[in-house]
Amino acid sequence: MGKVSIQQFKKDFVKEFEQLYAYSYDEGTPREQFLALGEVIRNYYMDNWKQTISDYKTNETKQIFYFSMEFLPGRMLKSNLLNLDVLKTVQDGLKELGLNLDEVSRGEADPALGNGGLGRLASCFMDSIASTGLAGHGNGIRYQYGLFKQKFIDGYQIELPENWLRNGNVWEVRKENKAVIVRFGGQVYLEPDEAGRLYPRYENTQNILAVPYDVPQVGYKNGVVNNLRLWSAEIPYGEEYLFRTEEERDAVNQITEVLYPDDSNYEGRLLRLRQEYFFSSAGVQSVIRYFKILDEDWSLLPDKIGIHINDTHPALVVPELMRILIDEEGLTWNQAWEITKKTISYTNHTILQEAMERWPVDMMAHLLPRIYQIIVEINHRHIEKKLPLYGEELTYRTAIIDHDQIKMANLAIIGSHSINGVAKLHTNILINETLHDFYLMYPNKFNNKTNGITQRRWVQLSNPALTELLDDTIGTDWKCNPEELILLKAHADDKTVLDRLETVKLENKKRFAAYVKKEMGIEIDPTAIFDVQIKRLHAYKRQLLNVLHILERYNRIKDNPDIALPKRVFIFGAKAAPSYHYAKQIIKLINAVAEMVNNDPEIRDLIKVVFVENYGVSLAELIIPAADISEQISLAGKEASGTSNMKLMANGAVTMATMDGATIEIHDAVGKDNIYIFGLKNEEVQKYYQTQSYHSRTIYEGNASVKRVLNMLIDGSIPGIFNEGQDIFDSLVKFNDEYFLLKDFDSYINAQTQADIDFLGRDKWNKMALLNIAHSGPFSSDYTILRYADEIWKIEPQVDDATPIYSKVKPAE
Ligand code: 26Q
Repeated sequence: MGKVSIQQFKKDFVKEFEQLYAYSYDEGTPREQFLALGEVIRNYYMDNWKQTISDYKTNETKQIFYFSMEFLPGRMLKSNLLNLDVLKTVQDGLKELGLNLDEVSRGEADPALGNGGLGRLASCFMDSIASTGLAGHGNGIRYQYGLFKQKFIDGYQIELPENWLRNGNVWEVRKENKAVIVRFGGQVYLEPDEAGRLYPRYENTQNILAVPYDVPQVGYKNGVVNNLRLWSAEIPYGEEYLFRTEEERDAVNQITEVLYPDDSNYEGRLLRLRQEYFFSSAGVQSVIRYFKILDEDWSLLPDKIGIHINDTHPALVVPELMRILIDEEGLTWNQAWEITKKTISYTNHTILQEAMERWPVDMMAHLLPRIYQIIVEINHRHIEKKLPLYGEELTYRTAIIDHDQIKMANLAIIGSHSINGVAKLHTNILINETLHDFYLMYPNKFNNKTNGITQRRWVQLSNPALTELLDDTIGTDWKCNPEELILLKAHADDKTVLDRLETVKLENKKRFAAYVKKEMGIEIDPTAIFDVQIKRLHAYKRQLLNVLHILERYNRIKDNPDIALPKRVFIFGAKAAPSYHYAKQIIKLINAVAEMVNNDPEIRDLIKVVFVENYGVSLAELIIPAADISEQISLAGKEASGTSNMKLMANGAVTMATMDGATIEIHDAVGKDNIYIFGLKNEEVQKYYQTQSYHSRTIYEGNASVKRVLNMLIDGSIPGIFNEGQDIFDSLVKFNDEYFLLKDFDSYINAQTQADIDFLGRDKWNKMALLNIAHSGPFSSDYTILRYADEIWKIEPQVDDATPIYSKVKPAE
């Protein structure tokens, strides 16, 4: 596509709108205007999309398929405009037509096809893969309903269905010609053919049609458009009669109906297993279909294709690829096994034992009889091979099948050539503890890939004022090479830049304050400290510690009405898994504390608590640019990486943190003077666990401030808090405070006090903010993805010298 002029764009838009609706564009709703705009933009990338895919084929480029149960792309309009280099043209063109791009953009649904970090990471990776010119695509599920919509009623979380497809999806293309059949259930019999080889014969299987919907992944100003393929389950054409009862027909639609809303608590539901096999099988089949067109020897499969699995959710690609190679293509077990291992790589995102996927043998055998046989055989051969080398104990600890359960992480490690953690500490914990047995067997499979974020969405699009400041101060090269943000460091004592940074932050805070006023009716002062904790609600992330700080501060103000403290607005955004009772109790507590604090005249607005409803990508884009403090306060050793820490840092928030996940690497980058570190270190936590020497009740009894705050949970101090107060109190005092909140309480309060002092010294604070931005470049997902490409996938950027992106920049580790 040549560069489109404003005139041309306006013509395109007006014509498109009228052809869709038969009335004038200015009579339309934002949703209608968005739809028309989307149709126009499609035309701007369609040729590149077709060309990119056909180039890969012609050149037999090695292509990566990123299999993920979740993608959280956010609204795609502005991201597509930015990457197509028509953002300004469209903005100006719409303005001339009397429209505002931001308003039109809100007409797009935000596809919440993921829970949190893992899904958002997948989408940052899709953007970075296309933008660095890599041949890589996504493979996932087109859920009809995304993650539930969260409402608060009387302070309690209520879940509503998120029907994001109600008005269609302009970006997707249904590809009926690429549909495949996925087989479930029935019986399988192994029978010899003429040559005496055993082949499976199936009876009574249920055959389901997987139809792909492709969504373009546009690269940043480089002409690349990769593919995100999302699968939808349907009854095969002409076979409606086989699905006789309504139950049978419902069961088919259910497969891709709704995303499981649990993000860290594994539940062994049959439907979840159906979903996992459904998109794993469909994805592998479509990849194999492509490879066969190349007409190459099967041994070359790993040179042409890589399959990456985002956690164990798609781990059934291991037996599925084996099945296809052996049963359908006639390869021997050993040939197929070598190819499978070389093709597949795996990322681990958690060390929480309760989140590890395990499936009952019976369930697997019934739902996927042939896949089950193959898993049994993989397990059997693994044990046979490792027993003489490592002895019984170690070998059986690495078995895939154990106590009638199938351990998906073990399957993923044994069936792949690479396993990586998502931050240095996380990878070290995997190597030295959680997966140490596997490390002894396969030291070379283990590697680290610290997560990253795309500055295109999280700075350029969400924070245009900061973008302008950066462009004016250090030039524009940081957009193609975020490490250049370090140039900002030279301006750390430049009063003009610091003041401008303060103004930018203030404007972003005003923007968010207006939202809070409009949506929640709460008045917040944009000059106050905006203290932000945005992430899924989980005990290990310790939102409760944040609440204890609020209560302690509340008491301090009540005790000293004249206390000199800067105003603080505590901002929360968090969804709890619907079945996670404790997390929901914390939500109720936060809302009750907000109600109490916000309306107490004695607090004189020194504290406000804002818990935004329905936190997700779109709200993150509004909140993050407005943050002064980034709360990253998980118990050390529990948060694999975290990624909101990186987004907040890149927008000039100062981090308040424990030494956990990638926050450790943020600490190392900005230096100890530009971050607030408190609390136990991982080693200390481990010591306490080993020696069982932590006694939370001793702290409760001995620390007057802790005691007073905890007693508020049970003595009726907080209006509306009854049972949940007692349960939370008990978790901390009676059940020994699993996540060491009381142990970290004092050092947390001290760190917060220091932040109060520093915030009042405006220049000092602005300098910290500036240095955080300056050191945020290395956390770009562009670098992360170039390391995956270089070290795991063995692929290189395809684009030529004309590309704006630094594909030749050697990613530094
Ligand atoms: C598994 C089985 C059944 C139902 C649900 C699940 C399930 C679903 C989602 C298990 C886990 C998840 C998501 C995990 C996740 O988001 N982990 C986060 O990944 C981020 C990206 O690597 C890290 O930054 C976070 O630290 C990590 O918590």
